[in-house]
Amino acid sequence: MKRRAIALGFDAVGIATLDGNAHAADLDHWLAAGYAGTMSYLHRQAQQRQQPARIMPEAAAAVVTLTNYFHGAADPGHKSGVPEVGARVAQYAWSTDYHEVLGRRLGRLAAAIRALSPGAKTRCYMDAGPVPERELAQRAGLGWIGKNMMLIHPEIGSFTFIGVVLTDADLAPDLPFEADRCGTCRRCLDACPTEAFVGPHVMDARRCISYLTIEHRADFTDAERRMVGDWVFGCDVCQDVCPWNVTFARPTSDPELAPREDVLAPDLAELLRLDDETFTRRYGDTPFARPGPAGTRRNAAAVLANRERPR
Ligand code: B12
Ligand code: SF4
Ligand code: SF4
Repeated sequence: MKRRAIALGFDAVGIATLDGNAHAADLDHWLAAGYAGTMSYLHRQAQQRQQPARIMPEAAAAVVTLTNYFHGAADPGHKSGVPEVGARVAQYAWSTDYHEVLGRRLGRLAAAIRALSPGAKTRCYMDAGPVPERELAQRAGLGWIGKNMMLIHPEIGSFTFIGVVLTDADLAPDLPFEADRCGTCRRCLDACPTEAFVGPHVMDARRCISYLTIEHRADFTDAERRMVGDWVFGCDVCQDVCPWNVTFARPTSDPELAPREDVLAPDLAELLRLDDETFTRRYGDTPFARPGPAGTRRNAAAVLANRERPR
């Protein structure tokens, strides 16, 4: 099954048990502190994240995959020859929406599991479900959870997507990745431009540029607009500075994750002018669909305003 996963294009695969989440209490504290902002689905999904066996009661194991999406040097928007109209976009969004590409790939892996274990049931999850994906990846032996909350694979780094297949097939679990290889480093915590980390492993999402530009569903206050800086979608700073990425991350050659110029270096003035229909035609199959036309126009307006009056 693991050989099949690698042949399908996944970069790493492991098998996790569905025991209770070791950090269930941390999730309660995180939610109670209000750090989830308006992501109310995280409150609704808490019990399943804390006890992953509840997600699919007949499931016995999680097959957890990593897919490298690193594209190399950061910040091409500024190197594309149009710095006055370019803006920064997080690397995970530079290609066609990963939910589409990797959703299909996970479906093929699930079919392979059912072929190898006739009669087995499978359910695929990628990002959207009530699944504690980083916890399961750590438990499947794929890496540790860094101080920046990212799952870091010791040979690939953290620019990876996590995809999960829950199944009742009889699969032997891998050993969890027990080591914490952050050591005394705290570069991510210090580099965050908005001081979103309350401490190691704890982020106040309301201060995170990724939350503000992708998940936040209201106009920006002046303070929020300033926090966004020149990021029009997502943020990579706490990953760009991580030594495990600097040393080990290698650009992907996955043809289905090839960067698209219209997404990685969008023209802000043009984004502002796009009507909803044109936006959907152009960006409907990209991660920009999550904030949608109104959210994307809001983000573009904020970055343009920050250029004129940075403080
Ligand atoms: C909500 C969400 C966000 C929110 C909140 C981020 C956050 N840190 O929680 C926002 C919008 C800000 C966000 C941003 C990003 N996200 Co996001 N996000 C999610 C989502 C949907 C849920 C995560 C969640 O439950 N958060 C709540 C926190 C409390 O839970 P947790 O992250 O699972 O953390 C657990 C551990 O940290 C542990 N824990 C707590 N304390 C301690 C202490 C120690 C010592 C240890 C070891 C563990 C530990 O307990 C927590 C609860 O179980 C997941 C997909 C999923 N279904 O899981 C993707 C996911 C985590 N995101 C992902 C990505 C790619 C990003 C961005 C990089 C995108 C970008 N470039 O802009 C940024 C990274 C920001 C960051 N540093 O985390 C990937 C991460 C892949 C990876 N290699 O880790 C995921 C897994 C999606 C996917 N399928 O690939 N995201
Ligand atoms: S993604 Fe950016 S804003 Fe969010 S915690 Fe990391 S460095 Fe800070
Ligand atoms: S930058 Fe340092 S502290 Fe932060 S995740 Fe990477 S190794 Fe850990």
